[in-house]
Amino acid sequence: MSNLELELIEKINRRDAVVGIVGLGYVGLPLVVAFAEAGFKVVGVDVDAKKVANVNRGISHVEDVPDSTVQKLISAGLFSATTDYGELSNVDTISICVPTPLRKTKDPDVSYIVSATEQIAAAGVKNKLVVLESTTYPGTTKEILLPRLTQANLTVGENFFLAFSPERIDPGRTDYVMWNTPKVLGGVTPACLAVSTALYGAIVETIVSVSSPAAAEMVKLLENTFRAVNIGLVNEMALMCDKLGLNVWEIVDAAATKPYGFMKFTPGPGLGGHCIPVDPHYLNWKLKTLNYTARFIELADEVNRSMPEYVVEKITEALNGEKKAVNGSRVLVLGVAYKPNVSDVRESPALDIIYLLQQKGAQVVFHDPFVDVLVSNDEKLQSVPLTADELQASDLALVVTNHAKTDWDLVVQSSNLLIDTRNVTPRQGEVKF
Ligand code: SAJ
Repeated sequence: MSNLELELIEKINRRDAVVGIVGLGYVGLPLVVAFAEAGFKVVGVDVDAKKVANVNRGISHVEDVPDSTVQKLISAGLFSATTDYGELSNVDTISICVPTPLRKTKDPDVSYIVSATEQIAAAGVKNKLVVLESTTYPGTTKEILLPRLTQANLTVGENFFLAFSPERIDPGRTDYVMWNTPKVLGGVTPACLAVSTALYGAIVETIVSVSSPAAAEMVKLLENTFRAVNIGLVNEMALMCDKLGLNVWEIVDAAATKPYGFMKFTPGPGLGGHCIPVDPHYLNWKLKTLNYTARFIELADEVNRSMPEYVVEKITEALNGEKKAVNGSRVLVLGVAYKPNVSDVRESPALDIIYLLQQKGAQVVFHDPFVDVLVSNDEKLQSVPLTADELQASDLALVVTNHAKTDWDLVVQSSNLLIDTRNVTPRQGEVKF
């Protein structure tokens, strides 16, 4: 163990190390809280000046982090936020939690990682640990970060340390939180792994070391590709059950009674969020550069992306059953967030469904207790209150997101036609998904 490695580990163990977090979003801000509450002084860097100003005033923009928590840490002098990457020259460790979206072409957009890395390099990484947390393709840490951070007289594993550790933050979840969710770590060198283990061991009960940053990058992609592919499978089961005249919910629930060798996934109107529809494409893109096609990823994506159109077909069939056309019908969409009990609408299938219905001439309104305004077809939609009048004024009610706080009994009692893509309403006989 080199002197520097030892010094940094001891500084971390004494809680004298200053922790830097780049990117104060749904991953970065909870990480700030975890390190600060573990006794570290934390400097947060974000390019969004409004977010930084609000955070410094004790206002949180992340649902899982209450204002009171931010206020407490700011007042205790344990946390401060800035837009100035130069302030990272005063920290000992830097965790990068910036977005990794897809471009329109479904290619990875790693520009946020590149920009953050270059600004961190400019601030200097001598004697520091850098950990990338953003979900990305295998090879990113070594191919993008390492060359940009390895400046003159710097040698990774000797006078600076570099690792990858996938984020496992699940917005809204309370049973698994930072401390009790095992953290995977892959270091560029054994010393990098040792230093990053000391740091993350301060906030996470269980560290899972793997052989390299690429292995850690791949672990995360397996986790989320596993979900995307299994959601695609159960969505295809829904399509097959429809052809067979079977109730897919009955089939899934009965299969889920198998105590081993089965994991329950449920069909839905499509695949939303900023992780599951996105992450597998990072893996598929990387493999294409190696002349390999990730067939399961592509097939699951094809099925998942077809679900909004399938929902609109079911709506058309249901209205036709009442001798109504989609064109001119009023459709009330219940829930537009990408999953229950969150306000995030990124990649939500509701957006596709609303767009398709509007294209067919339907008058679309929505109710979502977490979302006030949506823009579709350049039209601003305002969430309407969930009332018997709204339901009775609509030709059809469509359940897209099953928020716990929605009054589903009212929906069942007052809707004229009801399509429930989440099996949340008890009424039998209506057009279930
Ligand atoms: N969905 C289905 N059927 C299912 C499960 C999900 O249609 O059986 C849909 C959801 O409605 C949503 C999309 O898939 O539109 C994604 O849902 P998700 O439950 O995977 O939620 P996410 O996107 O918030 O995924 C996060 C991920 N967490 C991290 O990446 C750290 C994922 O790995 C977690 O497993 C997931 O939360 C979780 O379990 O809640």
